[in-house]
Amino acid sequence: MAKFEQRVPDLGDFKGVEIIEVLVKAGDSVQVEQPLLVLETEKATMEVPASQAGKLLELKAKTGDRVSAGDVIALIEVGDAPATPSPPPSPKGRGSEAATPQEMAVPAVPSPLPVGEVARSAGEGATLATLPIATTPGSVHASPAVRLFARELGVDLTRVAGSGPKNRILKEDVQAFVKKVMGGAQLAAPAGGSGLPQMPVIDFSKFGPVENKPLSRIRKLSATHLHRSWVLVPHVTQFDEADITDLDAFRKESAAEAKQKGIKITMLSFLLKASANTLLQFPELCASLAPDGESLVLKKYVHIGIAVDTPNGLVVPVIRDVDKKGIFQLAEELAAVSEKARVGRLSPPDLQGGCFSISSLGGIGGTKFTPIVNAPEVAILGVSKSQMKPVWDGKTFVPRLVLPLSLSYDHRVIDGAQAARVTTYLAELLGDIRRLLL
Ligand code: CAO
Repeated sequence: MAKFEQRVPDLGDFKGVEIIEVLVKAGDSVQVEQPLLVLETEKATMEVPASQAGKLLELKAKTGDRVSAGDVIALIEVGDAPATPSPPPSPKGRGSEAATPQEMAVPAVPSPLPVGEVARSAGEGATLATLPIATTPGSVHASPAVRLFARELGVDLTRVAGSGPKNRILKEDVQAFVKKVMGGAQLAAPAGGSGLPQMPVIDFSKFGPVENKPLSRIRKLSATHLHRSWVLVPHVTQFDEADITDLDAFRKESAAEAKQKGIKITMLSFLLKASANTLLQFPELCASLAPDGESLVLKKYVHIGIAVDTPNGLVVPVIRDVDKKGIFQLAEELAAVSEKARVGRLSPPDLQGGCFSISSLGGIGGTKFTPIVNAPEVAILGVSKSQMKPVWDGKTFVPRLVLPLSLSYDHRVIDGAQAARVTTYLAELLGDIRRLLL
């Protein structure tokens, strides 16, 4: 049995290079070219492979140590064969399974920046210094061994959080990631072929205490739906304001009568009615794109979804034939359906068949927002809190109750001019109660 002193090979111009990862331990059997440890310069990382196969008797260096060419880093028992050192490691000398320098250097996220020295020769006489793994912005920070390991498992390293020095991705990080995925953990939904990079998985507990709160079934379902709509629908939001001073006065007058019937009338019932009227006026608003994108499916019914905030997340029950119903009936149905939503008693038919949606945050606050179209519908009306504002009547400023409207629409179906006509029409309806009743 002979002892072989494993030394740091030629590092080019580098001296006192830090060991950032030790990949083996005393007692391990090592193969020729097996990476033993990883060095990191300011510009790049590089592995030191074993020059001889055998049993690793002793490691002479540890993570954090600084080494230069010729330093002994390990003792390897090499069996009966004479312990002659092999030629300095070169890219060619690496095992066939090892990644090529080019492969190793490719950033996991394509980067237009040069990828360091790897662009130089990687031929026969190359030293380790010509095999850096570039750590340019946009690339992941991992050793070739970890990259190879990840590639074998089909893991996209941009999605793995690194727990090593300088957020370096370690083999254990890849293993933990795979475990999490195999365990059914919900990661950010894939980009649906859009080619967008995934969100990196970050271990927030590194920064402070955290708690993992599982998402409700409704929240997960609506997340998928919202994400799909957000990605697939080219959104534009048109903002407007309606003077609802007279309408609100009328609402309050009607409230007493409604109360006797056990009904509470909020602005939303009037918005439902006004929206139904608007949909009849603008049929493209009450439509869906045919799946082949060749035509519009114009709906001859006026069913409107109402976004309801529940403890378990957002649901959008549908009120049917809004155009055929009066304000009292709409207020009654609205109260019933939102109560049903909040206690989790909605059935699938309650949620289907909508042509258009309304999301009212008026009872909460805010001045305007950009709702996400509830695809395959083509538009959604967001309503914020009404406020008394000074409005110029041509001679003087008068206090008027103003309701902010936010109409988000699918620009493939509705043009900006059309959207402006829609909100103008809607604002006029809400501003003149007589027109609404017509
Ligand atoms: N401006 C000013 N006040 C308003 C208003 C508006 N636009 N809309 C409602 N209000 C008032 C109501 O008059 C009521 O006042 P009182 O308590 O004094 O009578 C109060 O706000 C509460 O109204 P409400 O919210 O209970 O009733 P609603 O009919 O307006 O809305 C519902 C019902 C189910 C839509 C609502 O409760 C809700 O869940 N809203 C949230 C919807 C949501 O989450 N949208 C976001 C989707 S995108 O994430």
